Amino acid sequence: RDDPVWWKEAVVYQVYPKSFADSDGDGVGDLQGLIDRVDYLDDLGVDAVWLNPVYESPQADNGYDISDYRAIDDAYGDMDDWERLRDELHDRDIRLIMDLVVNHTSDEHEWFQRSRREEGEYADYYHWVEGSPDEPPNNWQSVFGGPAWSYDDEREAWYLHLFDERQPDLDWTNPAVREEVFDMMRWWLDRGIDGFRMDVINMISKTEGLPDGDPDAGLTGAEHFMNGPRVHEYVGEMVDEVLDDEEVLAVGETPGVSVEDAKQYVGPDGDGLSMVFQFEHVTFDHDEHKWDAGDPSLPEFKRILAKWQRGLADDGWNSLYLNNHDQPRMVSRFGSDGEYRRESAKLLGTLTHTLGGTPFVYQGEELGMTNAPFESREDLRDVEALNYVDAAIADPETDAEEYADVREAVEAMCRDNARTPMQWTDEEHAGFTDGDPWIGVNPNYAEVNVERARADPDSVFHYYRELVALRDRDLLVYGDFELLAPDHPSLFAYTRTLERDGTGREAGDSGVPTERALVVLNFDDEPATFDLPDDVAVDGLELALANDDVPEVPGRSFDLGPWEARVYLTP
Ligand code: TEU
Repeated sequence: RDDPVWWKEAVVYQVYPKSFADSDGDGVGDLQGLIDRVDYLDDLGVDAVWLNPVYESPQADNGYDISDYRAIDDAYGDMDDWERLRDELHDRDIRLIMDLVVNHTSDEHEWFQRSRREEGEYADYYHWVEGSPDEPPNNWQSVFGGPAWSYDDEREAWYLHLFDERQPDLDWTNPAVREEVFDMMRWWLDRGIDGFRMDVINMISKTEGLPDGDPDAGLTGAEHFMNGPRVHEYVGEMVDEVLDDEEVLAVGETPGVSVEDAKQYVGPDGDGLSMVFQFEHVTFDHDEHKWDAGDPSLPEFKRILAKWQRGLADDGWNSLYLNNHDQPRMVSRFGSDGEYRRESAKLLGTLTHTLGGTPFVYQGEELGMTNAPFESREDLRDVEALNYVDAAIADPETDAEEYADVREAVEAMCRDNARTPMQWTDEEHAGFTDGDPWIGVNPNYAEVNVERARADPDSVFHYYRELVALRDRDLLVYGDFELLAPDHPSLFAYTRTLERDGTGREAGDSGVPTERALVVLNFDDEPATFDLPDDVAVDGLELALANDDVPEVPGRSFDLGPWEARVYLTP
């Protein structure tokens, strides 16, 4: 194609509105706060914003429990504010991607209220099963802990919720449910949005008859609701009915997908979703669940990312992310958040911006924001973490040692790490709010904040601006990926090669040259030496970006400092 689709060449910035910027002093971020900072995003150079849910919601799961899909929650503003946000973004050529949460609604959604009263066709909008109130219909577990079923006294039946009990799952076997969802999606597209990020879209189909799951296979029941039997039919219908315009970005959030699954979601001719968020590289170090995460091994991490790079090279497209609102901060998890915070934040950004696919930057990542200390249960806000802590408290067997493990796991892995307020200045509450923030500010805000980063040419922020600008090179968007030194315990090195440009022209045709990149990253607090394999050519390569003073042209041997990152490119 002469005019490649925009989202392949874009960098997307994720805004978690509750924690981005508060304009009215109630301690909760809002749309006006975001509007006031649109120039900041423009300055960073991003091409699109993915906005986490701002719809009307009782906030049992920070907006992932929606009570009205066509209204903005009062805490964030109103529809006029939303329209102004859209226009302010579009005026700066920044697209707007909305979150689509249709595996479940809030229990306060009118559909659920009517369903529990068995009103007309609403009776079958959710998964209801009658039976004894003492015995759930099957053994499925909720992602947030405990059984995936709650008993409703009003209808005298059980309903399914794969997440919180206040997030009942919609029954997608019901064509009326699908039509409602498609209608709502068209309603938002008519309002000028540029795409959807689709919450757990691979969980909408459940095995018929809702049979028990294998109790020894991770999350019990997952084999019956992750990539369920009819999911591709439903997604296909959605694409045909709503998403036939390839300019609309449709990124599916799909925990537990394999490369083969991902190809199916995107479709053999790219006629499905645009791409998915796969989870392998952020879950491979979990033992039974996320609270058992160990030290991520670099060779395994490289193997997974390389597999996805190769696997989707011809069919499909990669999303590139190391953190988001559900994951700990990437510097704390994959980098080093002490002495080498700045270096490792730049290194990790270098990785996500020099692989093939579309980079997603999570708010604050561009400052090198870190995990936060959570001193006690009172500091936590997230339902998932609170359930985990409360289960430990409720268990009479929990001893001091186990409490210490729980605490350590929460500090390392809880989602609240990502949700502390964006750090704008070194003033009180990091300039996020004039009121009391809904969740505590990370105490490192005096050192890590936007104002300081903008004033410092060596900051993570300025480095990110260069990374985002580098994505203008077709080489980095479309080039072939080859992993070097796969078993090296601390080095992540690879090449990118483009023998065609973004429009599909081959090298040699109409003067298109072969372009090359060499990326070398030292994932360690210790220095490392790296000798290039003989078959990697360095002629013609020039330094494009590094997080330290390094030679302008590469030799064949590299002496790398702690967390050093270098990108060499043919000009
Ligand atoms: O997340 C889906 C999901 O699987 C995550 O919950 C993940 O497993 C978990 O966060 C790991 O701790 C999506 C949203 O991104 C998340 O914020 C919502 O809570 C969830 O769906 C329910 O809507």
